[in-house]
Amino acid sequence: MIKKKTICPLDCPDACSIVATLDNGVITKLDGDPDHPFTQGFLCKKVRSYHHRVQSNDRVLFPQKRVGSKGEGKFERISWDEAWSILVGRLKANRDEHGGESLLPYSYAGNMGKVNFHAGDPFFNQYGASFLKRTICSTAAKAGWTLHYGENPSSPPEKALDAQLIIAWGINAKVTNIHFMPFVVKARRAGARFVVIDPYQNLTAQAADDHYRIKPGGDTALALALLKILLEKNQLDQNFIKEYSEGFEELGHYVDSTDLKTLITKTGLATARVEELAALLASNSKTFIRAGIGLSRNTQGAMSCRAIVCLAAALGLFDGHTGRGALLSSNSFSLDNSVFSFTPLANKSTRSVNMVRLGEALTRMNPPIKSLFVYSSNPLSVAPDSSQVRRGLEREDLFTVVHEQLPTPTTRYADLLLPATTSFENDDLYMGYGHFYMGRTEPVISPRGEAISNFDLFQTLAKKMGFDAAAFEDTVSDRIDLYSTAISGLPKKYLKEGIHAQDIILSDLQQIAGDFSRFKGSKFRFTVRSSTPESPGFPHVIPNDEFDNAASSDVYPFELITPPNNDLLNSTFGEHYTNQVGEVLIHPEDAGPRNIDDGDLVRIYNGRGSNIRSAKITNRTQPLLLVAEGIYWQNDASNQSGINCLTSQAITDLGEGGTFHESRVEICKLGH
Ligand SMILES: Nc1nc2c(c(=O)[nH]1)N[C@H]1C(S)=C(S)[C@@H](COP(=O)(O)OP(=O)(O)OC[C@H]3O[C@@H](n4cnc5c(=O)[nH]c(N)nc54)[C@H](O)[C@@H]3O)O[C@H]1N2
Ligand SMILES: Nc1nc2c(c(=O)[nH]1)N[C@H]1C(S)=C(S)[C@@H](COP(=O)(O)OP(=O)(O)OC[C@H]3O[C@@H](n4cnc5c(=O)[nH]c(N)nc54)[C@H](O)[C@@H]3O)O[C@H]1N2
Ligand SMILES: [Mo]
Repeated sequence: MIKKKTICPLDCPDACSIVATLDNGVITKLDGDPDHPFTQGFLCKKVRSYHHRVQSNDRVLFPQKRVGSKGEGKFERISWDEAWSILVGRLKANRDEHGGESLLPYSYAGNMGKVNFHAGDPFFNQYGASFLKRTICSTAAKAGWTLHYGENPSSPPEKALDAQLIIAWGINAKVTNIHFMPFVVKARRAGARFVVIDPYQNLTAQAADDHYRIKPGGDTALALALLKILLEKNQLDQNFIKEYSEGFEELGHYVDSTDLKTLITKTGLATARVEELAALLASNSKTFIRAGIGLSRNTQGAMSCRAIVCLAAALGLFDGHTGRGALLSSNSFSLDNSVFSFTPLANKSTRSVNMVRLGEALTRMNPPIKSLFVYSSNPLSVAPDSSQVRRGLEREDLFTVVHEQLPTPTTRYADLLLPATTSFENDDLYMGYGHFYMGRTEPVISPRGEAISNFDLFQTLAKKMGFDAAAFEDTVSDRIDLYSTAISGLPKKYLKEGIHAQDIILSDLQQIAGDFSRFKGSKFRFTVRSSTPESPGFPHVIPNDEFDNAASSDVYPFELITPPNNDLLNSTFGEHYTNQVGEVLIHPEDAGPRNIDDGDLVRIYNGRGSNIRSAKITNRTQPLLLVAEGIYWQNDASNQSGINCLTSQAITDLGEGGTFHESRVEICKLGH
């Protein structure tokens, strides 16, 4: 038996260090690395059994070509030679007949390793493909936060250890950031209070001291109401405001002149509860806010992040003092993206396609997309408005290649299906976005079957296409060496000595993170100068497009949010639940009049599509709010594309992100 270390590749703030136990080349056990300061020796439930996925009999192990109709999922094994010839033939013909932009790459974060995440970028730049804006996850939150805070790193999570008050705001930390929880547990043992601000009682709220059941999209109003109360009582941190910020006056004037009742109504909370939260903030100078991306997934989502970061600053939480801070995404190592993506290889800029709007792009774009190259993503399940995505994937004239580890709802539409390695078969570089560490891996096992990594796929394809730029000669080590030169925060010694597997690298930026007294020359900006009506200079309450649309609420009275499920990672691990539809939480007041009993199959629907779920009647949610956790595959022919049939391609106010937590719907018992 031997043990080898690796790093979890999944899209999660924790980027855990893993110890794999091997017996005769087979992984028998996965544990959290006890030596890693953030992993602290434990893994989430999903990843403890990740080796079953790596070693699964269902793995795509060989190249295959489609023999049935699109969507049927019938394939025939072919050789890599034949696969290359189909792929190269098609890509060349497409470029000659329709131009490079007729090819659309589609990838996201199935694998967060920097090398494999960016592996296709040089290839698509050189080819002249349409440019994919990878906005599906955190761009709205980041855009809102950085507008006021700047690009500097956020407060280290370790600061929460010394806090008296910890707020999980729009983050289901027990599910999506579980390695933050030990800090919360320790702080609580020392007397801290842990509160959650979330529309429903998620697992984190169940473990908290208190839960503020906000209306979805109510965060800007709540942050501004708190600011107003604290400003009136002179309980804001005037020292921080004076020393380290600019533009407070305009914001202060606005909250002063705004009616408190109107703000509070928009939060959905009782006045006494908002006052109580303001009092908590006033009496606990050591406050740590852990803000999630969840609250940004609506049409005013960036605004919510703007309001929260301004509240945190007005409380002085960015003064670097013990126990005080706010964290959205750590920004632990800042990257020069042109180096990571080889942007100079593109000899002209090409049209951009927002990945959130894949449905539109595949069905309405002109000139049309003729080839789609999917890797590290399962767009049919994860992209919004999936009925339209499916209509696009069904197009007979569209050539779809999917590079995957396992059959997914998307692979059923592939013309060419190529086998991908898992992170356990690769070497790569990983950095957490919920902490300040990075590390490198080397393969734990050899590639299974004929699987190849994203990196090998695109390096080989480039050569077969006749691309001769030096980038296509790189090995993974060359790429990592190059990347090291473009990462700020990487301690200098790694530039000299190189980055080796097993190194646990702490960012130099951690020392200054979250502390404006140490950000040379940059001030927190409560008001930004570049304002437009959609994006005013300081946070304003602006109605949400779908939630606050009166005409739509007459027809579709329910608000729907679709946050992650504990057992799934976006749609990854959906293979374990192919015969499950997942639950929808509905309040007893709403279930009664609709004759819905616990466990009944229900149809949720709106103008975009419908989805079948099993009803869970519970007052963990609010009246008129449905909560559907998890992107189940729902792979059977009658109900093929899951919960995203209901979500919209509308994008966020800033950052062009997805609005997965803002849909209006109706619900009925199945068969009614
Ligand atoms: N187990 C598991 N872990 C995951 C994932 C997964 O699918 N499963 N996904 C990973 C990925 S890719 C990401 S980006 C992160 C996301 O992780 P988070 O940052 O936690 O974001 P979400 O899970 O989308 O939403 C978090 C919470 O926000 C709440 N919320 C929704 N709308 C609002 C609102 O308007 N206001 C407030 N205050 N709260 C709101 C939701 O109810 C939910 O409880 O998690 C990662 N970790
Ligand atoms: N309704 C709803 N939809 C959502 C969200 C939500 O909260 N609600 N969250 C959104 C968010 S935050 C995100 S980040 C997106 C995520 O969307 P995706 O990035 O598509 O995430 P996954 O569903 O995990 O699918 C990743 C796929 O990549 C494959 N894969 C893993 N590693 C590799 C590799 O090295 N190479 C190749 N070729 N393939 C690999 C996996 O097998 C898996 O099928 O989903 C979004 N969709
Ligand atoms: Mo995400």
